[in-house]
Amino acid sequence: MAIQRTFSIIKPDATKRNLTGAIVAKFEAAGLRVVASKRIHLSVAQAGVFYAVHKERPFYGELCEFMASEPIVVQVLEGEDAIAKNREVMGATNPAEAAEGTIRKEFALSIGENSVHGSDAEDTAKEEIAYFFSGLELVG
Ligand code: DAT
Ligand code: MG
Repeated sequence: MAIQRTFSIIKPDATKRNLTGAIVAKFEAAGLRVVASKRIHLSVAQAGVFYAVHKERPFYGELCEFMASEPIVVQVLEGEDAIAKNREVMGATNPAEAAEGTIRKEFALSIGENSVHGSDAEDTAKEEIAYFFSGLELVG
């Protein structure tokens, strides 16, 4: 597998509990390198655009409110097979189903407040990176 880039969000429940460093340590231990990073505070509308793929789901409104409730840390992670590796380190969406040692198993509060987002495929990684970062912000 080639070197890939993926998009990550450290969500409001995690930034609020001061877990940014602990989560980045998990990425780094898995061989993922942070090549861009910033702390931002989304509006509900901006969160809605980011999660538009889920707009028909019953939890969409709650999800957008949550994502806009506190600052988040958006990052680009790079490494061998980065998209799948990040999903592995994150663990299952529902922390009750997440494997031992994963971020969601250790830190997530619930299926909604689950500490991290990670792109699920090459095309979404590209789109999500472009939504949050300009080319100038991406360090090789
Ligand atoms: P993932 O974040 O693992 O890619 P997803 O894309 O299916 O999961 O859903 C996006 C986010 O929406 C997820 O991280 C938390 C929220 N979510 C998903 N299913 C939910 C549910 N059943 N109830 C409440 N929130 C949910
Ligand atoms: Mg998803």
